Amino acid sequence: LGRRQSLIEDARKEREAAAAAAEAAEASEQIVFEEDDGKALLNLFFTLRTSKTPALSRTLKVFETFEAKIHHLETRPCRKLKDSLGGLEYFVRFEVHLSDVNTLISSIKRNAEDVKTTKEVKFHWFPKRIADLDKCHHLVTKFDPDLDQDHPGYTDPAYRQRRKMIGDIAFRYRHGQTIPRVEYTEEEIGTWREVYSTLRDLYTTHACSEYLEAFRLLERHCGYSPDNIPQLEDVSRFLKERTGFLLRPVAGLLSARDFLASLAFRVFQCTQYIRHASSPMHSPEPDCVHELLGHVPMLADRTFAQFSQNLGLASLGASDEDIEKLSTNLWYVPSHLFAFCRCDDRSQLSCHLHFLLSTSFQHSLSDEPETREFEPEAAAVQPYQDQTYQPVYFISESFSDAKEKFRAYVAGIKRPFSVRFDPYTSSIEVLDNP
Ligand code: HBI
Repeated sequence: LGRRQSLIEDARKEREAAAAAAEAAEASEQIVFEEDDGKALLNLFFTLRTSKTPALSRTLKVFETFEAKIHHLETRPCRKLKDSLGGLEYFVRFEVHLSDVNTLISSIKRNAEDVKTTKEVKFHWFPKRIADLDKCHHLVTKFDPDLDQDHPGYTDPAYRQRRKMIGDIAFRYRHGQTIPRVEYTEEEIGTWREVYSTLRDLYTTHACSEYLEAFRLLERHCGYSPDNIPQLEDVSRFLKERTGFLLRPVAGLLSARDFLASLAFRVFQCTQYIRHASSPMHSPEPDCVHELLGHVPMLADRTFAQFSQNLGLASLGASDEDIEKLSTNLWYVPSHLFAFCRCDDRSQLSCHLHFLLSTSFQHSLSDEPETREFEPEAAAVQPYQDQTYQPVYFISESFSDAKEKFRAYVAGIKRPFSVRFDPYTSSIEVLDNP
C-alpha cells in the first residue's frame, strides 16, 4: 500500500511539474483545440537515448499519470543517431482526455528528444465491419411529417401512422436479415404510377445509356413498372449480382456521415415508404421514389458503384467540415450524375448534376435555373434549397470529366490515416500515416 501511495504521490508531483512546464512552454508548441469534446486520439513520435536510462519507464509513466490509453507502441533503431549511441525511435498511438494533451506532450518533451506529434484527431467513430452499419441509423428529422409543418403529410394522421409503421421495419432491421416486404395500398401505388409514368417518358430521351440499361433490367427482373412499387429485397438481390451493392431499409433522411459510411461497404440505405399522395411530384424528404428511381439504377453500373464506394471510404473518420462539403456536393452529384444527361448531341453529353426529387428533373431541363460548369470545390459550398427547386445546377461536359474532377476532389480530403476495404470480409482496415 505504501508503495502504491508513493506512486500516486509521484504521479501528483509529475502532473504539477508538467503543468508548470506546459505553462512555460512556447505558445507555438501548444496544440490548440477548437472545442472540448472529450477524448483525443494522437500519434506521437520521439527518440530516447539509452544513455539516459531509465528513460522509457519514465516516459511511460507520463502516459500512466494522465490515464492515457495506449493503442499501439512501436520501436525501431534510430536512423538519425549513430548506431553506437543505441538510440531508439518510438511511435505511440494513444487516447487521452483533451484537457490533458498539452501537459502530457510537454512532460514527454522533458524526457525524450525529437518529439513530434500529428495534429489532434477528433474522435469520430466509424464502422469497421459491415454489421457495424446496424449502428449507423442517425436520422435528420427536420423534414419528417411529424415535425415539419410544410410536409404535405403533416396534417394527415393516417399517413404519419403508415410512414411510422414502415419506418419501424428499418429500426428493427439487422444486417444479414431478409428485408421484410411491404404490401402497398392502392393509393400508394397510384402515387408511384404518376411519377413513374412521367419520368419514364423523359428517361427515353434524356437519360444516359448506363441508366437506361439498368432501368431496362430492373423492369425485367425487379418488378419496376407503373403498377408496382418494387420490393427492396428484390432490388437488393439484383444489385448484389450486378455490382455487389446491397440495400438496407432506413426510416428517413439519414445523416450524411452515416449515409456516406454505408457506401464504403457497398450498402445503400433506402427508404421504403412513399411520399404523400397530394404531392406526387415533390417530396421534401427522400422516399422510395427518390431512392428507387434516382439512386438505384446507377448503383447497378460497375463504374458508378466503385465511384460511390470510394466516396464512402473517403468519408470515414473525416472532419465534420469535410463531411459537410461532401454532402453538399452530393446533393448535386448523387447517382443522378450519370442518370440525367441531356443528349443534345449524341457525341457530346452534358450531365445535369443535381439531386432529384422527381420533377426537379423536369425543372432542370427548363430555362429557369442557372447552369454552371461543374467544379466540386464550388458545388461543395453552393447553398442547396431543400424545400424547393434549385436555382443553380452544375453541368459537366462529359461523364468521365465530372467523375475525374470529383475523384481529385475526394483524394484531397486529408486524414491522418488511410483506409482499405477488404472485400473478402467486408471490413475496413485502418492504416496509420506516419
Ligand atoms: N438519406 N434515406 C436517405 N436517402 C438519401 O438519398 C440520402 C440520405 N441522407 C443523406 C444523403 N442522401 C446525401 O445526399 C448526402 O447528404 C450525403
